[in-house]
Amino acid sequence: LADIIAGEKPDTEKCEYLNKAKIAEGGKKLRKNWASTWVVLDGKKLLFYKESKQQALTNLKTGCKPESVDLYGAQIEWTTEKSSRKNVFQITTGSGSEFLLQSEKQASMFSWHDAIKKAIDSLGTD
Ligand code: I3S
Repeated sequence: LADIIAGEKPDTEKCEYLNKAKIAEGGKKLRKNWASTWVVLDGKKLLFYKESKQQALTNLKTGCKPESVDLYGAQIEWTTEKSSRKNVFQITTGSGSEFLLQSEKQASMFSWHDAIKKAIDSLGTD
């Protein structure tokens, strides 16, 4: 309520272009492939919208269908081992998918880490 009065979105709602790489799906490792992605946090989910022209065209035809990541039972941690890039954290989902998110803007990534952690904690694990 305080957020609404202040005219701000709750901090479990965010959106920004970040670099994203999916490195595992259902426990299986994938080849890392960084892509600039419009990332939306809506409280319980993370949504990834691809930015590519091809995807934009597809979205026009089909309506925008982002990749949706359920944060229930997910984990988030900073990593310096999985990439040589700066400001990288990893999200591991309950279903065993792993995503890296990265941006050159350190403050921005701290804010994302905070917000996603809050979202995960608010969902609990049971
Ligand atoms: O962990 P890796 O394999 O060093 O990750 C790099 C690769 O994904 C590379 O793609 P190719 O395997 O097609 O060359 C990417 O271009 C690099 O960006 C990856 O390393 P960083 O440190 O940027 O995550």
